[in-house]
Amino acid sequence: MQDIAQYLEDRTLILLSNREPYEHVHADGLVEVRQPPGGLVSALDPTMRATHGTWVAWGSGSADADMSDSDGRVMVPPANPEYSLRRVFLDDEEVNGYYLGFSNAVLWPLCHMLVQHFEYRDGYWDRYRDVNEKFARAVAAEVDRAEKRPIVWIQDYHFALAADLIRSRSTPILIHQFWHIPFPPSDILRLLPSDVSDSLLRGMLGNDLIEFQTERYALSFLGCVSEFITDADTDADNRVIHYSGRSIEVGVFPISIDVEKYEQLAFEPESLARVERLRGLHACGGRQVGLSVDRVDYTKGIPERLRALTQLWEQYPEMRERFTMLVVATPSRSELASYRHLEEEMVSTVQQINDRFKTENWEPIVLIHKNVSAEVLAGAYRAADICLVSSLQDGMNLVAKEFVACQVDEKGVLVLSRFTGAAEDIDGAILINPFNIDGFVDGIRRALEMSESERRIRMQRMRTQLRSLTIFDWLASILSRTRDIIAARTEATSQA
Ligand code: ADQ
Repeated sequence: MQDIAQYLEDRTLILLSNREPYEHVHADGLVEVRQPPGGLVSALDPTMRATHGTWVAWGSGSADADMSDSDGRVMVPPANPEYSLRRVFLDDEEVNGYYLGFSNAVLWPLCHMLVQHFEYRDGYWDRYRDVNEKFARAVAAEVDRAEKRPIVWIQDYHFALAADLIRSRSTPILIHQFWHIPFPPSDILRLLPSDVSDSLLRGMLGNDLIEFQTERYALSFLGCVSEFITDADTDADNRVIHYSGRSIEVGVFPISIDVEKYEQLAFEPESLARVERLRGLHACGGRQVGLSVDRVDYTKGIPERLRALTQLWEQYPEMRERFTMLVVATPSRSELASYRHLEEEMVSTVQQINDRFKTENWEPIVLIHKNVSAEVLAGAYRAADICLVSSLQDGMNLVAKEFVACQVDEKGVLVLSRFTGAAEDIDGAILINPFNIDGFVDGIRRALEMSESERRIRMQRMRTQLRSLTIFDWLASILSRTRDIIAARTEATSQA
């Protein structure tokens, strides 16, 4: 890992995200500390430790309040405290309106352009605004008490209004925001009441820098601002917006994973044992192993993937028994009806496929319907001959990158939806369109029939690209950009 802290010089980082880096929960009469899985926390936690910053997040754990002071503060990591976590507590109404409602039933489908799932309610918007205010007050308080000059970094679509609200209450030296999901074109944003889309865009313009995963999303954002915010002057060529006497930069910073960590996990002796066990169970007699890994979310194209597999086994009977598909699917956002329905649909379709095609020695799809550890995932990624990523839209898709990092034997093929950020970032996958089932089926067949030498060439290319695109490179490029913006401003002020 590079020395990320150097980019902050004498400044400190105040981070705002919905999920917290450490959660205290009651378990069997004791209090346990849990760290949510995912690359973001593992990349940012060392930076926060090195710079002794403050992380502001929703205190969602059942024992969080008991373990924090009256302002919601607790020092973390609990075993070796190095930075401050400021928890903001939400009641059920706030969680329903801000998180499940506006964030996940309005902005999530809208940004992924899956408007059939879009469910706008005025009440959701009211709670979203209130909760953004609540978080902005907490961040502003942390800015005021910081001993070093603070930079505020906001994560994601849960906080579209926060930058402007923080700016009106405090004076950090820079506010920036990373948008993890796609940004929709103006015709889609138009589905929101116009005062709501106006507030969202103006809220985001409270930042000094807004970071997107791909050029396309950055251009969509610039297009929306240019169309809806008539008092902003948008320079799409230079990706700068002049608004309210300030300049806002719009940047492209594709996120990645801790490549070395995944590679090491795949090399572990336990991982090799898992590979042998998995292949012993599912790859006997030259059979290939297919793999998919996702949260059960309608953006991931799970029904479309199951449809393509059905058609493959229907249209090409010789492909039956040629490969077994492992579907690793973790339940997600089950409080929302559309997610529960998707999960039921997935389970029953897998059952139907298995009933229809199974033979005495072969079960077509093995459904692993739970969250599994990174160690187990690394073994599965290494064992797989093909990995299917079929998102209908996806900001980046880290599963694709994790598969490539774990392919230490360079034998696997990545079949990747062209609607993922990853498809624009790594070159060597078989690209498919999940809306075109015939093309999807052809993509799976090509992958299954690909020669060993072509597999190796493609995988080596992707692995080389990935090594220079780790999550630490992502972090370093964003922090170095913020450092340059601050330096340019300081110079301009001193010359004035
Ligand atoms: P997600 O929509 O959650 O992220 P993704 O990027 O694929 O999508 O990350 C999912 C993570 O969860 C991966 O690290 C994966 O290993 C893990 N995971 C999935 N299923 C699992 C299971 N059954 N068990 C254990 N772990 C599992 C959002 C955006 C993405 C963007 C990321 C990061 O939607 O487009 O890539 O943020 O910016």
